[in-house]
Amino acid sequence: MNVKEILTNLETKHPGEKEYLQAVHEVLESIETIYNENPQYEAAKIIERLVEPDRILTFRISWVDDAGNVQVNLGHRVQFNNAIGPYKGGIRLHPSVNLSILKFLGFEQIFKNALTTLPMGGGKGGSDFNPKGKSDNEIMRFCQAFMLELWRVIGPNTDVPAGDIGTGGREIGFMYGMYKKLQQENSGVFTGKGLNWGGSLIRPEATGFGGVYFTKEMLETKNDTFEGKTISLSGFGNVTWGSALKLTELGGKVVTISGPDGYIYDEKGLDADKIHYLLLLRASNNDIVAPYVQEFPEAKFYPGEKPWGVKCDIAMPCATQNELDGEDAKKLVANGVKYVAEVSNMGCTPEAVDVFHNAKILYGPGKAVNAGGVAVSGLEMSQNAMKMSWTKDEVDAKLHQIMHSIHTACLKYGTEQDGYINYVKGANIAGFIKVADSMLDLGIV
Ligand code: 2IT
Repeated sequence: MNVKEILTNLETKHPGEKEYLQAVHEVLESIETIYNENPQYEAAKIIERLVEPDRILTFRISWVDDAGNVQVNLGHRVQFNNAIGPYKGGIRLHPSVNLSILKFLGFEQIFKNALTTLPMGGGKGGSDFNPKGKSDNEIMRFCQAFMLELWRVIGPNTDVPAGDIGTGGREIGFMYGMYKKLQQENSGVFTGKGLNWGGSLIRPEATGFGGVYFTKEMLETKNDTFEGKTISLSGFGNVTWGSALKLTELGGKVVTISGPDGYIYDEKGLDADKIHYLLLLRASNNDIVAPYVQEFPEAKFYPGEKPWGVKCDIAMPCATQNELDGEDAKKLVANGVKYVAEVSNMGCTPEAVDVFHNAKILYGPGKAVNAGGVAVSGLEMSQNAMKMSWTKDEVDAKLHQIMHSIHTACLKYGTEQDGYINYVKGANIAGFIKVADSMLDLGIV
């Protein structure tokens, strides 16, 4: 079957799974030529096997809120592909979570993890639980109830969850605590752990730092640097925080952040105090960015708007999928954006990506740009297995090396005849070849 037929079949089989079909479509479009040139892939039905998860566990979560009311949520773990290592990927806690979103994230994770050079397969999990406004005790009771189901299918060599939107250090603590209680072992299943109980230095910063290291290499292909550049970020969580820290260190000026309630424009740029304030804003659990202007009145809040209408040299979406659409992309291009690096997973819609590609603006897709997060998760697993910890500099040096090798892989497979680098093609082909060839070696399983 050719790539188009496979896609049509998938659309018929999973109608309505919009995000999942979007993610699959993008990868298959990129690898079509490679697939057609390598008949061994078709003979082993590699694509048909790759686009369906190995298995999905879906379960009910019951817990009691502070008012004594019984609450019911739905949880899932998508174990997508373990050809190159144990299933690996975060847990998303957000009211929008459904199987389409977790399947898209799990699918992306396969190729992202392959790009990191570390032995990790792809998986993702989550729940429609909404952490907004919940007390610490409610978060704990939910996390414990979630683990009462999840613990059965995870383990250090089978499936290693981590954080994602709505799951940070606090949630991982509650989940891992329950896991240890049930499993009676300390092998470190879960990454993003606290430093005192098996975590790695630089893991909180890793997605943002890695994203900036990757973007730095994108700039270097044009003999450019961050010095004096104006940068628009979205989001105000862990990824935005890590990106802002490293960007300002390298001489960039971050002028926007955003939340579900609107965006902040801070003309002077974020400094250390403002970046630190993002942590407090996140910890307040209200999921709004507006309080920033009470703290820093020189900044402006634009309710209900996205930050992409602001003039900038570099745009880095750091929030969630499809947060930057075709119209946003046109505004950015009209305002002279030179580079777009997606730190969120699938942050740009296909229409937005087309706008950037047509304008020959360098665009780095999430699975390459944000791979630093899961890469340092992989390094956390290595440290746990050795029962040792590396220093901050050691982890950071390894993260640098990994981001460099991802960039090199993108150049290898994504450089077009006119010299333009199509990072989407590069990342997808490099990730696909590694996983597909591994699946060939491993037989029909
Ligand atoms: O999207 C991602 O790569 C993550 N949320 C991190 C996954 C991980 O296992 O560290």
